[in-house]
This record gives sequence, C-alpha cells and structure tokens, in this order.
Amino acid sequence: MKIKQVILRHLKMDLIAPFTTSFGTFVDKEFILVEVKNEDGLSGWAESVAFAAPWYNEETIKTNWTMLEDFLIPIVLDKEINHPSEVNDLFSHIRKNNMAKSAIEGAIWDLYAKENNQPLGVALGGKLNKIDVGISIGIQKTVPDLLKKIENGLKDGYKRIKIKIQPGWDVDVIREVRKHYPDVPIMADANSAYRLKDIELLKQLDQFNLMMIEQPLSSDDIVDHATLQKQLKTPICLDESIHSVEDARKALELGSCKIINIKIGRVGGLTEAKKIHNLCEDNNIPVWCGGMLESGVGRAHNIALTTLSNFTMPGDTAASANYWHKDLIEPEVTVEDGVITVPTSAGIGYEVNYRTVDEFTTYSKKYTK
Ligand code: OSB
Ligand code: MG
Repeated sequence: MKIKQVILRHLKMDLIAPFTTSFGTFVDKEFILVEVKNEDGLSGWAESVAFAAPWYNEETIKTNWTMLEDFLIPIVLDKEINHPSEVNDLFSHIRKNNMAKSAIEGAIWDLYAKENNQPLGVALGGKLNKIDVGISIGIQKTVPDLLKKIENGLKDGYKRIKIKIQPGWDVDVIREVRKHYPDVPIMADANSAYRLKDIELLKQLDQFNLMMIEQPLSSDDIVDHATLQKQLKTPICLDESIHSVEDARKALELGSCKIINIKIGRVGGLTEAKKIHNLCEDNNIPVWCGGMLESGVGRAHNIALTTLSNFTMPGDTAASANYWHKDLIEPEVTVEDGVITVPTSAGIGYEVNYRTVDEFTTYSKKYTK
C-alpha cells in the first residue's frame, strides 16, 4: 500500500470528571488525531497519547506534531509499504519519540486491516472476541469520595479496581478500601511516586492482598524495582519503565516485575507492543493493556491489541462514557459486566464521526508528497 495523504488534527475534549495521578490532574484531554489515506481515499486512524505537558514521559503534543511533520510523515508518504510491521523498521534510525511513531504506525495498521477487510485484532493475530476490563480511579479529595467511585465501578461491572496512590494517599487509604471491599480485585498505581528508601511503607501494602502494585519507583528504573520486588510479596507491574521489547527483556532478566502493562504509544506502536506481548507469553509473564485517557480511536486500538492471547488480566480500557460526554466513534465503546465485545468490522471496527471530530478540532494540517 501507499500513503497518499496524512491529516493531523489537534483536538481538545473535556473529561466528564477531573482525573488526578501522582504527577498531575487532567480536566480535559488535548491530543493529535492522525488520519492516513491510501490511493483509493480509504482512511486509517490512530491517536497520539502524548499529553500537553511532559509529565508521564518526555513527549508532548507539540513535540509529537514536530516529529510527525518534520520526520515521520515524510518517511511514510508515497512509500510502498507491504505490511505495517515494516513501519517500525523505517523509523528505527529515529531515537525515542515513541508516542509520535505509534500514532502514525497505528493509523497505517488500521488502513492495512481495512484494505484486507479484517478486524484490526485479527490482523494482529488476536483471537479473543470478548475482553475483560477494569477501571482506573484517580486520587480523590476524601476516602468517602473514593469509596463512592469504587461502588460505581463495581456497579458498572468492572472486573478490577485500580486505585491511584501517592505519598499521603496510600496505606491508610487502601486499608479503608479493604475494610469495605475485602474480596474485590484491587491494585494500586503509584506512577513513579516512591523511591527505594520508601521500602518499609511499600512493604505495608503486602497485607492488603493487592493484585499488583504498578510502577512504584522511578519512571526509567528497572534496577531498584528488582531490589524492591525481592522484598515484596505483592507483584510489581511495570508501566512507565518499559519502552521496548529490549526493556522488557532486561526487566524480566533482572526480576524487576512479575506483570507488564503494555501501552501501545509508550512502546512505539502495535508492532513493538506485540513483540513485548510475545516475549512475556514465552516467559509466563501476564500482561494487560494500559490506558492514556484515550478517545474512542485510541480505545479501539487498545481493544484490538487486547485480543492477543496473553492479555490475561483486565485492562484499563473502560467505556467511552467513563471519560467523555460524546466520543468520536460510532458506536461508542460500551462495557457489560466488565466485558467489551470486540467489534467485527474491518480495521478499528468503529466508525469515526467526522462531524464530531470537527467539533473538537482546534487546528489541522494536510500533508502530501
Ligand atoms: O499510569 O496508567 C497510568 C492515566 C493517565 C496517565 C497514566 C495512567 C493513567 C491511568 C488511566 O491510569 C488509564 C485510563 O483510564 O485510560
Ligand atoms: Mg500506570
């Protein structure tokens, strides 16, 4: 196939409720939506998961736009591409900038799947037609607020509850949660808020039978995590620290984690995400699909990836209505009893609504050779 045109759009959508992590609070979501078109005018879609500020990783919307415009789009425009797995190699001489790479690679995967009249998950080699999902609950003002959110999440049927933690919102909070919900599958995500010196505090979390603790230590660390894992009963799951299959290999070799959260954008695209999935499967390490507060387009990519066989733990891909007043896709992503039924039409499997896209677009630009 050949990419004849790329359209970048900058969108801004208000979140239904603010979402607070240890690194900051989101009240809305700004992101880049990527549309690639082939000779026949067929479109592939993906989104960049970079945030407006570099607080999850070093990328931002603006750095992604620059990378796409100056380097990545010129590489793929008018190039004969036989399979989307080649895109990773085409970008291999460009360092990092994984979210920018992933945004265009994902759109090419969608286009490829549509050209072949296959659901994206099938094009990736996925087999599941239903996937289990959980919900991620941000840091709240009070414990009763958190308990209310958990109650709502359970009422909606989510398969597990993820609670964001940070110093001052950790052991005592989880203790309260466990008092009210002794048996619910619960995990905690620190987004790198602790250091090895906090080990005594982190060990206290062992008493609560958590499914895992996600990314307790620095965002680029795999060494201290290995030291911590040796002294914790609770499995560590790495998020921020894993940028590639090489990172994953090293983390597994060191014993830095027992579970990996795969985010397509963080690792540079679907091809790399699948490699990490396969490595983990070969090493009996379960994986689950993380989230970045995506619109329906990114959400659809997450659903497709999660159809691979080693996604054995519920991911963070909650329903569209958990985030947005109105989503970009039709139908919206819905969750029933904690399960998403994977769409069966070609590509991402949901229709992108151009009118809704236009409504949230602040600026856009078209690229041709
Ligand atoms: O660490 O998984 C994370 C949201 C923004 C940035 C990082 C993370 C998160 C979430 C929510 O936990 C995931 C989602 O619901 O999309
Ligand atoms: Mg995380």
